[in-house]
Amino acid sequence: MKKLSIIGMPMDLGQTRRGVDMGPSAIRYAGINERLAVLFDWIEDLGDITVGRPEVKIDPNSNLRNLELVAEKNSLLAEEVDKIIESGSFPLVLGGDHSIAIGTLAGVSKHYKNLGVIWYDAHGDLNTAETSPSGNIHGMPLAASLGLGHEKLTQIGGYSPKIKPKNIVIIGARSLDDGEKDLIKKMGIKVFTMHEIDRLGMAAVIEETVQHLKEKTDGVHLSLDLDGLDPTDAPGVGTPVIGGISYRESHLAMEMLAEAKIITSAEFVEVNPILDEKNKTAFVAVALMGSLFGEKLL
Ligand code: HAR
Ligand code: MN
Ligand code: MN
Ligand code: MN
Repeated sequence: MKKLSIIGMPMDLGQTRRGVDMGPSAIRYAGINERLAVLFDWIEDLGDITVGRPEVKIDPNSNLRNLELVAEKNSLLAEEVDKIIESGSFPLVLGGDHSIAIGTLAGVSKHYKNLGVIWYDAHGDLNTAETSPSGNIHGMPLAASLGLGHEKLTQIGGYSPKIKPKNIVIIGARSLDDGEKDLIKKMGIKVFTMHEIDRLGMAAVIEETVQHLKEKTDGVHLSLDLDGLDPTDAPGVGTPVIGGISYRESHLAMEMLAEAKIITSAEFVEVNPILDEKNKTAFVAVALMGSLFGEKLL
């Protein structure tokens, strides 16, 4: 039986713009349940993890903003995601800022020997406190999952690392910090920047991605940051970067991943309805989920 479990993570403490905590509500409002229910035999919405929303949050540690709360809440998410997989269901996490990937991956990765990760994002999210230009933890989840950075982030779930560099594919990168570029080269992480997407086309990029991951992984997590898309298609994000992936290309990418049948967990993050245009970005997220889970045009 094909089962889907949706869980919301209304987290906005991994960055400084309020509103991304309303992402899960915006995505639900965009019709996630109706759209996905027909694609599964069974579907449940577990509601949201309680993150809390302190009105004024001034963390003196500006290099790892809100570290304690981000770590604590991600541990809760990891436990819930773990339970979902144990129940035989597909975990779909709704963000929230991208710091929640630390918790998602902590819950997912213990179930796989060689988890693959597709990081669909304008950014690398490979910073640590030392390399981060902002101190925002949403720029650090991929590094933390590789075991790099503060132990409160790397040790969530009680083990580290969660993933191996060779099992990662980043798609859509166009805003990488110097420390991130160094790390990508040092670790040999596969990256399709916008240059490769322009040059090869999305179809070839996904074919190569599937090729790269299929043999050596026993599961693949899709971490889709809506800012991977161009701001004209996904304006409701906190850190937009022009020159991104189009809606059409993203739609094709999701369809091809559905055909390849490799995705075993997913999260859609960084939807900020306060910055959005009539909930457009949340609707885009739901449409992409439809394609990812096998929706057909005909
Ligand atoms: N690289 C920058 C930083 O570390 C920007 C972080 C990006 N924001 C995100 N994550 N939405 O993908 O601060
Ligand atoms: Mn378990
Ligand atoms: Mn991101
Ligand atoms: Mn991003």
